[in-house]
Amino acid sequence: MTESRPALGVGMVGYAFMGRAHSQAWRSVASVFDLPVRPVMAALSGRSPGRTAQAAAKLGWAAVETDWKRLLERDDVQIIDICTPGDSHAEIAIAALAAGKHVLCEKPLANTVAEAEAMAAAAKEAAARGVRSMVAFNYRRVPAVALARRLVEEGRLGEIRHVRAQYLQDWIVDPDFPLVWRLRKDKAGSGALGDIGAHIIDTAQYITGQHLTGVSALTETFIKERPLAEESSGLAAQSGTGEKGEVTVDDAALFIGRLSGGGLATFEATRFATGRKNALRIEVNGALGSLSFDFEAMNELWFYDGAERDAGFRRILVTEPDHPYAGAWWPPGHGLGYEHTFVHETKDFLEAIAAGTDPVPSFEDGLRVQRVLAAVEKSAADGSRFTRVEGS
Ligand code: SOE
Repeated sequence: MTESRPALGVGMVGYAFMGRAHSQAWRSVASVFDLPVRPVMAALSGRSPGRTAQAAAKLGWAAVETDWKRLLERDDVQIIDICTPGDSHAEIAIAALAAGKHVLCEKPLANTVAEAEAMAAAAKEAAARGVRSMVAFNYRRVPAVALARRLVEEGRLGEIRHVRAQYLQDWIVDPDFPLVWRLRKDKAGSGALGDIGAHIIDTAQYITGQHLTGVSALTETFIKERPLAEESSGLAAQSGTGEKGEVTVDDAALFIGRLSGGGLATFEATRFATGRKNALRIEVNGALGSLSFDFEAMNELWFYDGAERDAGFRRILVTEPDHPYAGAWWPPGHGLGYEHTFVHETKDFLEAIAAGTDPVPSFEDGLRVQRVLAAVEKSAADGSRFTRVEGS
């Protein structure tokens, strides 16, 4: 049978960890979900011709460009997917939107509030022309996280009093782990804070439907120097000559905050939680009940319904057909993994483009997270002084 769904060509910039995750999503989304459109993996852009061609062949991209600007000139590209370090997000996204391309951009949206503001303004102007944009906070697309949002929206938790959020990793505990780009402020903007703290800020704001109005923070860089990296494209980089360079970002960021609905929140983002690999955890306590989630057991959501006190927390296996996203995959109990969150993200993005609506999280949502990151950094620099989140 011939494919009758209209094609939307994708041009992706970057092909390291996030590029691989996004490629997997573009490859499979149309075979899992019944979409009104069909993504075509038109071209991959990267600086090194050889490595980009190798990545394109492996990941399924039809063509290669060595300058991302060439992607904007291509008629077979309607979507630009930005999977590069944060220092290039603003330039690429703003140029792509101006060229009339829809944009999916990795998180955090940018390295500074000023860049994020410029991106949000460009997105608003582009939306008026029917050009869409979305920031890739993929954990919103974990079925259990989306179910948590649904339960809060339905009022099952009542008034929210507490959020307890953590994102715990340990991949740089070894002092000899090299100085990859994620450990350099000029490339990444900040450390654990922007890389994984941004995720828990977004997750907390998404589940509660509220935003952070102010924070008080502590940050620390435990290992101040590391061997220079030979290749700094991912989490498994090689160390080079033995020479060392300065780590210019935080290794850990802890902060407390106030929510717009009057509740209190605590956050911990660290790459030094030995033994914790990708523990994005969140607990929400409301007047009527509580929710608890840990990404290391991502198919489960724990729910405490205060009306059934004796039942305690009960485990919901979030794999039923009526649970968010789950019905398109496997029979109940068969479970999903990290890569599925990216498939769901591209599904929602493509559906919004086809429907002519603005997808979420928007660049404005990304800017809001960026303002929290900035407030955390300011507070930490000011001896943990309580700092208002701009615009809240
Ligand atoms: C590295 O800390 C990282 O890959 C983040 O950059 C991702 O956003 C997160 O999903 C997993 O960890």
